[in-house]
Amino acid sequence: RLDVITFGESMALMYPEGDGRGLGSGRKLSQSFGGAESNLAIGLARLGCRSGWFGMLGDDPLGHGVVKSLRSEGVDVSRVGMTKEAPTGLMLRESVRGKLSVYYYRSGSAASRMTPGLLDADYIANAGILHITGITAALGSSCLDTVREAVRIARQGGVRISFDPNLRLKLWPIEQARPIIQELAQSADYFLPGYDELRLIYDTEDIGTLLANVRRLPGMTVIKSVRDENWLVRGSRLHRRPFEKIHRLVDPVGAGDGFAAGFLSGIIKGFSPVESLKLGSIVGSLVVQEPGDWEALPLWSEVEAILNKTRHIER
Ligand code: KDG
Repeated sequence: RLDVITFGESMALMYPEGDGRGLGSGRKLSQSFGGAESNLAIGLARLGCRSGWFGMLGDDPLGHGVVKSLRSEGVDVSRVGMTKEAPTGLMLRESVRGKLSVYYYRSGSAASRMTPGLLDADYIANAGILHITGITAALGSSCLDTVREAVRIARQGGVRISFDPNLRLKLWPIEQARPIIQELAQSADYFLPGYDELRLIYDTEDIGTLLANVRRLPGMTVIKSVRDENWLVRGSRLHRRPFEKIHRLVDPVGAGDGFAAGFLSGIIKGFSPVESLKLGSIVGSLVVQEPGDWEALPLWSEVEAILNKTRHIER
């Protein structure tokens, strides 16, 4: 039985290393892969949880590379679909004078052709938590159908649902995203938006209105990066946790996925939501201090060492 199952699009990632001349300058490219959901699955596996990821990939070298890497991280990939009909998606990234830009080559990708037929109902119904994201919902109508069907299966089987809106305005306009994200938030036991996303989702800058909206949701909400804090909102209760101290901010990509992995690992290991918030904050803070979307995700032993040190200082 898996603790957390998630699904979505993982893409090959190519980027010129370091900050400076960007894409198109003839610089050599490095290769990796990314995908919010597979980042989360890797994070959980490293934290000692049993995680599974699936999606559609092209039956091509990039797709096989993604599967091989996830398997070597200990993520269950037994339900991954591969097709010769469409390629694995690709993402290019550059950082020029500190400004990070992403270019997607993913429309018509294998993942965008995902349909509810990919879902193995028993696999989902046997998991502890199903984690979904707004990225998968944004990939096209058959992908949104797949997300809705997975939610239905999970609900029916009593599987808890975690939802990170992961708003990507390059994939859908906010007017289209808003009602769907609000709908999916309604079915989540754990809703994990960032503060910037939440303001767009509820179309307000007013923190009181935002809180009123998430308080009406049936599950708990964790709002990431409210200035330099993460907030846990449960009914009328609000718990605020300041960011961990970091030495240097290197690469913010993947911080939200790292946060979600830390938070969910806490829930799975039986920590309280407040303690899980702290775990999320710790893991998120480690991810931003190294390059890569998932490469810097920590092992549970590293997180434990930080927890123990904190306790020591607190005494
Ligand atoms: O959260 C990080 C992800 O955004 C990244 O790994 C790539 O999934 C991705 C996307 O769609 O941008």
